[in-house]
Amino acid sequence: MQAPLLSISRRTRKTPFSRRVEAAGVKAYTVYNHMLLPTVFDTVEADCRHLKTHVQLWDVSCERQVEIRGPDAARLTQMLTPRDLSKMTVGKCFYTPMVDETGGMLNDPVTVKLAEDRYWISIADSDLLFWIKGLTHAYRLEVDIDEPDVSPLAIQGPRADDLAARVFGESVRSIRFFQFVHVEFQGKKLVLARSGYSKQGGFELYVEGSELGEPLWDALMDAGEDLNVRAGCPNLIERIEGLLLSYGNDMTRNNTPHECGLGKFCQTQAAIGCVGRDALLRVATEGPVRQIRSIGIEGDPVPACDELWPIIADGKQVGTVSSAAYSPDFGINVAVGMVRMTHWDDGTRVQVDTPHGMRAATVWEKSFTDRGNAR
Ligand code: THG
Repeated sequence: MQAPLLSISRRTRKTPFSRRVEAAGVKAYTVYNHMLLPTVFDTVEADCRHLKTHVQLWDVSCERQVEIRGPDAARLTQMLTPRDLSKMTVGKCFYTPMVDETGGMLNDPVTVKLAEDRYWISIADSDLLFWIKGLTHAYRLEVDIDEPDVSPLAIQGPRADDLAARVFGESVRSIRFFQFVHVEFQGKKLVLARSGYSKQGGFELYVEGSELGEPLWDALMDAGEDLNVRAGCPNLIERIEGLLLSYGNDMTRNNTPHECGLGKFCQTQAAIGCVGRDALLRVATEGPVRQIRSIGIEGDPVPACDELWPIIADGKQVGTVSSAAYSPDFGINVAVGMVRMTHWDDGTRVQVDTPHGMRAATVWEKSFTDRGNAR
């Protein structure tokens, strides 16, 4: 059966790198923040192996920035998240669960502090701009909110430091995890952070000004030829192995950060002003009754997970699988699921009702990457 095609129009925005991505032979896209996001170049398995061995350039322009600028910028940014931002200094990036007044997850962006009165919220796939504009209006805050012409380009993989050093200088090697510096390219200053949606290490370059997209892509590709650099993208297998969550897939507005395993990014008591603070403090006294887990599903490779698959134990549903892919390195289908308290302990045996039938499965507390028993 031929998979249906996606009709692309102006609403499905192209990126400053789209022409290069297409020349590199992108095989499939998804739509993320109303923008094209590549998902496959060779095969998902081959892309994964290459990512773990060499270095890749990723067009992650779809990680759009919501810029918050003005005297109330710090106050507004803290309103959005239960993570305590009071000690966040300029030059830092924070992974920040963002919640509504019920404590429900609205997004899980990276927050970048550019100046005391200027932040970029590097969003996952939901229209966070509208919520932020709504709060700004309701609280009469003194800030400007917009989506600037900024498109992240990720450099990911074990040779990312070598590649970035060749183009931006040796000093990039000393950038610490989730911190950024300014680098120069063709006379323009750009933010370069050590971050990215993989566990292989690397950077994200916030490309400010679409006209820089192709020159930057070309400079990095030329500099990395002997490093075997190639076009890549967030890899489904690798991100599930690493338990990197995907908003809209693994969590929605119906989940609290604690259910998503993001409790370590919440200091709700200290997050004075967070609009979800009261709701989260109320649920925190009990603790969550279901939580995100890694799951290993036995048997042949499962198909793409495009709807929730029930997790079953003793004939009753105890959770749902939201993402899954066959991992050649772990020799099993790796998955992400939300599992009830009764079955969330490490090593719990369950079954998963997949489109290919009922499969034996095991619940794990840590990611496959952290457990580290790749074959
Ligand atoms: N980078 C940037 N923007 C983004 C993403 C990104 N926006 C969309 C999406 N990704 C947001 N979601 C995530 C999910 C996980 C991480 C970052 C963004 C991540 N997590 C690390 C982990 O879980 O191991 C650790 C974070 C930490 O310790 O602070 O990196 O990738 N710009």
